Amino acid sequence: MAENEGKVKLLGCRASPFSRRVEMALKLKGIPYEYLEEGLPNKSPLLLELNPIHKKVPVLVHNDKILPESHLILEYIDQTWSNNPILPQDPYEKAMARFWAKFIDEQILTVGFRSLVRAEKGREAAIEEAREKFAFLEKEVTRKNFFGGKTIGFVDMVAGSIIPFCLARLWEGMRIDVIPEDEFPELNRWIKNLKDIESMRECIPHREKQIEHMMKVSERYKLT
Ligand SMILES: N[C@@H](CCC(=O)N[C@@H](CS)C(=O)NCC(=O)O)C(=O)O
Repeated sequence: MAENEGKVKLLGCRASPFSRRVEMALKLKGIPYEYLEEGLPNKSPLLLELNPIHKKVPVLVHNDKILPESHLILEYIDQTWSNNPILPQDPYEKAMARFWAKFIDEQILTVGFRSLVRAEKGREAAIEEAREKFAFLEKEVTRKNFFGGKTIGFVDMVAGSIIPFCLARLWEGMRIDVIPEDEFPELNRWIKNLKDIESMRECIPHREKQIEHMMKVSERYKLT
């Protein structure tokens, strides 16, 4: 059997940005897959069996191969199905795509979520901190359709799943605009470009449900 043949299954959670980005990659490449929804925080025996170390979604199953961790899954998908490339070919650009993806997961997600929900130093200081981080992304996407250039790529999937389709819903629930159009015109333009792509639109979680979910998570988070 060729590398890119056979069955693909995805264990995910609708509200999880990490699962959303894997669906983005599968849809962009036109790979048929079976989707299994995990009802977090209750974990199925299958998830515990497939990802015993982290016990998290997403997990991709391709024939007999089991793969956790969204960045690794995106790379695996890209290398296994060569149409519509996700990562750049150039070694420097590829390394930098990984750099930005790591920055988004490690820093944007934390300032956009934790610092605003907990706001230990106050709401204004938290918003300021988040905007300082967003300024790096604003610069990076300037004069480009996407972080990946003319077409959508690795960083767009990582950033897209986190910013407009996850954090922005939390901020909507909190009634704050962390990336106002006048201060971040390029990021706002990028969000519009992203929503224009059908395979991306198909991955956007239901707005009201996502806002409700993010507000519930933030309430729980305040207590931990
Ligand atoms: N680094 C992981 C993060 C995955 C992750 O945090 N998944 C969350 C859902 S958004 C999860 O499964 N949480 C369950 C838990 O933490 O117990 C990735 O990129 O795939």
